Amino acid sequence: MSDKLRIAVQKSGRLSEGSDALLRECGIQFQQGKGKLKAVAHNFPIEILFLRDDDIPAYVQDGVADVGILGENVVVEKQQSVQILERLGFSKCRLSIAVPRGATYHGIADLSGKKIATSYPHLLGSYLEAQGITAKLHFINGSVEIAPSIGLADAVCDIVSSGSTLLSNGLKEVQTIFKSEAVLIAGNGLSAERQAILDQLRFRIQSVRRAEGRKYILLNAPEDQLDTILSILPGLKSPTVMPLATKGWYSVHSVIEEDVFWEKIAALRTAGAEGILVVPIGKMII
Ligand code: PRT
Ligand code: ZN
Repeated sequence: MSDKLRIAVQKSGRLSEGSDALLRECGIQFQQGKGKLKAVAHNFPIEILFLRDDDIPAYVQDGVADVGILGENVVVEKQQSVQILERLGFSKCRLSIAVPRGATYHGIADLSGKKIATSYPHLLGSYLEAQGITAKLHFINGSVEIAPSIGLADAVCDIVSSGSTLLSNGLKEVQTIFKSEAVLIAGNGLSAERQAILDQLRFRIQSVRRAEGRKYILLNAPEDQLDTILSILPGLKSPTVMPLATKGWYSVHSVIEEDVFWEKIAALRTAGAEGILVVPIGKMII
């Protein structure tokens, strides 16, 4: 049997849906039986281990898994000897300091000598040290947000995404100390065979990520407006331009970024573009 790359992903939680979707977008098919700790892909030399996210850095460092997908916040907090290979763009969140809504807060100096509850003592400790602030860190594993209301701490430092947990616990976010998203990590010393599989996996991930936030656009342009329309539409190299059967008209194809999409469409219409079609891109190989 030929060698397989072992990838650790979160068994169930806020990373599992994104990790699963990414592997499937990369064309990797597997079945995750309920309660199963391991799956082997049918069509790619990879074995998937389903674990708690907190355990992934140590497993990757120790070589139990070769690579892993988890939040950058956990990677940095755990301080294991692993490296971040790819940023994956999902499970985005921030690590923030929050204080009771009624408390006055003018700046980080107000936290000097205060008690701060957190599950991220390393990240918070390094941040406070860099700011020259000495505070008392109180480690809690989970439900950090209730600490001020039960008199355990003056402030908290926890993961925030929508902010509704802080709000419903009477807290206000005053300082973001770290921004996080899911990342692909690897340990050291992969065999040449596993390294080659990892290179293929990274190539696929990069192709999927490149296609995210981009659309393929096709439109018809009258000859006298072609230059104006092309100047609105820079392609990967340059847009494809093909004459239509109707004289004086061209078909133009290009790739457009999602965040400038609507303003570009408006400019194209004003410039005389017609029959504009926009289609999703599955993968983008450069
Ligand atoms: O069981 P296991 O140990 O594997 O999972 P877990 O419970 O430790 O982690 P999980 O699934 O909650 O989160 C996994 C990762 O998802 C985190 O390490 C972050 O990288 C990322 N992530 C993204 C989040 C959130 N968003 C998030 N909102 N992790 C936690 N939260 C929690 C936060 O702790 C707080 O309780 O959600 C609450 C805040 O959410 P809002 O929307 O109310 O602000
Ligand atoms: Zn966890």
